[in-house]
Amino acid sequence: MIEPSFFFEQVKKNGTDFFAGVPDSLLKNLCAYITDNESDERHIIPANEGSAVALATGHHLATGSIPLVYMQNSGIGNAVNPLLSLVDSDVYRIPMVLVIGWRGEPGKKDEPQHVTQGRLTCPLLETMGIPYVVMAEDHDSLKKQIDDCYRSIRETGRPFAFVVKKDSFAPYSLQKNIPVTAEMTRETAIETVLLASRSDDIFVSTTGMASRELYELREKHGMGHGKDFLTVGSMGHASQIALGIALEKKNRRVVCIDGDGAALMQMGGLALIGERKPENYIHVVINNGAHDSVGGQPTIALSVDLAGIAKACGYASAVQVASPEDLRAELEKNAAGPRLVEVRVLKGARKDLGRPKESPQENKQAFMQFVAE
Ligand SMILES: Cc1ncc(C[n+]2csc(CCOP(=O)(O)OP(=O)(O)O)c2C)c(N)n1
Repeated sequence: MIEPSFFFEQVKKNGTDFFAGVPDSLLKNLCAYITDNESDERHIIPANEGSAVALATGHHLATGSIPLVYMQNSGIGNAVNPLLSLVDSDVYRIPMVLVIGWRGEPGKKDEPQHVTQGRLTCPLLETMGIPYVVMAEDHDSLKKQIDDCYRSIRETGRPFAFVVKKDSFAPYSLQKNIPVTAEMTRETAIETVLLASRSDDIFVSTTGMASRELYELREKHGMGHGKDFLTVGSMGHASQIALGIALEKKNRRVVCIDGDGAALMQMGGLALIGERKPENYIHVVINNGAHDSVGGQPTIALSVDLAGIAKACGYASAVQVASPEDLRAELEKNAAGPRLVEVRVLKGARKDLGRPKESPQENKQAFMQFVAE
């Protein structure tokens, strides 16, 4: 196993002093170590992986040094455009180290949303012409890989990627926890929304633990799973899936259960919701100020006025709530949407949280039947 401190020190020794990325469960120990040991100016968690590549590019343009960008392989898609049309050697040829968590590695069991991305991770890098190695799992081999990586970057001026297998990094627990003043957990917030909703409300939930909690809560209350579209992958897009449904099903309420990290990742979606003004749309953004599902690294959502943004985008109303009572009252209101309800919650989840038992396509079938009723 690799100590996160060892990796960090080796890249620092090679002159890297800027880190940007979106956290990943497989990289969580490294991400937490960087969060704790690098200043806020030199480590930034931006809205999405494409922004991380762009920030790193700006840092290189300003300093000439080699930045490091980390991401889950799910985020490669968000990064492809800046990698190919900005960083690429036929364009500006920007050097950077990429560290990519390898969910869905072939031969290892993982969730359906990671299978194809996992199979295509190395072929995608090859197709994009980005040299890479699968990160070694002992310090001596890794030191050699890192030295080779920087030699390649210095010779070519191009990026170099480390593809990181599960359990490659030794444990490290995040120390820098930003306190959130909140009285309920995400699970309590979701339960409150469920119990205050109408029986024909359509739900679309975001990537990560929110969808897993929604699934288990339906089970607990014997409500079945057909009412929920679980956006297991495609982080940030739940709000637009919900919008696509709301625009067609005008006589049904559509409730989007979003996360702060996900809402920030595709924040442009709020503008379209505000412009289209679906009256049947309720956007519940659960804000724990963190990428809780992948290790709890901070987002910037606690210092952003999400309700203010939604209002400026044209939502009919937008409020922030912190108690189950206020959340319940919002859901029970008979007001026209689109409405945004930001719910401040605590970080963390149950240790024994399960995963959906049905396949995504079974989920889709049951959901489409419910929507058609
Ligand atoms: C494009 C993309 N980048 C990164 C991930 C990894 N990922 C899964 S859930 C998650 C955190 C989501 O944060 P938030 O929306 O705030 O919800 P929370 O986990 O805090 O409930 C991340 C980064 C992903 N699935 N897809």
